[in-house]
Amino acid sequence: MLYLANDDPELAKLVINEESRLETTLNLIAAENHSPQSILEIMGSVFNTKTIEGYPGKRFHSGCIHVDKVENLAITRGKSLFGAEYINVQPHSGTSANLAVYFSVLKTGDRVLSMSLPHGGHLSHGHKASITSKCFDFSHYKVNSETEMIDYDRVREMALSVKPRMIVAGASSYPRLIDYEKMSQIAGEVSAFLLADMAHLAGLVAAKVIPSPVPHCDFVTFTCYKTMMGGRGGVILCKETFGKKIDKAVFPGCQGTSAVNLIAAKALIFKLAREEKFVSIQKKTIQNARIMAEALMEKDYHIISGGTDNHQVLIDLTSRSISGKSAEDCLESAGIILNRNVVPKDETTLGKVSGIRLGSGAVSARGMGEPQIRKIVELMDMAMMNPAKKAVVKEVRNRVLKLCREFPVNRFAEA
Ligand code: DSN
Repeated sequence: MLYLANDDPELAKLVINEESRLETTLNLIAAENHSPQSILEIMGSVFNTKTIEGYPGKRFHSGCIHVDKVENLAITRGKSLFGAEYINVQPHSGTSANLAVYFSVLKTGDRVLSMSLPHGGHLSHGHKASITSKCFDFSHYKVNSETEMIDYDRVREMALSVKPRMIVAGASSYPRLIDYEKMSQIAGEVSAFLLADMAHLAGLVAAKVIPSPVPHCDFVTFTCYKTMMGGRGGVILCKETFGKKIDKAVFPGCQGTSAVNLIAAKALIFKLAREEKFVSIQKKTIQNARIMAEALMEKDYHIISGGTDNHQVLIDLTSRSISGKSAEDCLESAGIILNRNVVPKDETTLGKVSGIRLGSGAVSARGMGEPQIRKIVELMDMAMMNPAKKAVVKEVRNRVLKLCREFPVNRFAEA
């Protein structure tokens, strides 16, 4: 910060302000976490300078003596951590990783079966606003309207009728475990490739607190900044037989140079993920999400699927007098940061967002447990049910501040 403060005091001040915002608010965004300090260091290191194209030992620029070692470390550690036959650590993001998987084995126009966005899927799973839907012919499965969970019989029926070349098992807002074995049986029945997008779940899988998709899938993609607690960027795991195709699809197929600083951060988080501290945060993340869901249900909130098996809790606010956006705004003014989210019922009403998505990762990384989670639910309820009462929202803000002071962001210093 010394140099930044000298070169651009305005930007330096914004960094300090952001640090303070993180320190003084409760982060319930399921797609975020508090990364270890060493991750921030390596992302800001000289590895940011190096331009690479190609793969270790086969580069298009010289001077790769050290960055080849960095990428090889990320490859060895990542494969070993997830028990994968092959890994590519170059994708810039989860969407880039998914694009590369599609282009590795599909032809444009091929059929893909994936989860619908309002039911939990992701933009890069063929949403009409995403380039993925313009390149491939997506059909979407939904959750069962009663259980709000994946109905595998229905997925099978759709697979038999659509005959996709690829099935995507994975989601960005689905709080339940996915039965990858069942998905693999369905994919096998229709001779489709199976891709699991575990962007949200990678940290939980790395710590072995939920089952891994790796043994059941041809391809697995993930990002490193959610439960994984690392830096930005995506990763592809696959069976050895697809390795060459994946490498070509990533570079030069879908992207040019990759970010060496982020590849180094991936190598680092794959090492840290083996430490007891990391595992303990992931265990706490699961426990805290369950407590959060229970406490909200005690207050009669409609929790999608009636609970959670991972770090996410989805609230459908349809029966409450507040929209997803108003809840997000009101909670932000009270110091509780989360995002509005579409829920299954929103699919018939264009532009309607009736839910909010909560994640337990970042508060667990701060060391919070059951008493704090129950307090957070009390505070959320107080603010959301009184969004127009400034005094109530202010009172919640003060109590959030107190909680934040008791549990400072420790950046992996202790767990
Ligand atoms: N996929 C987006 C989310 O889940 O919020 C960003 O990571």
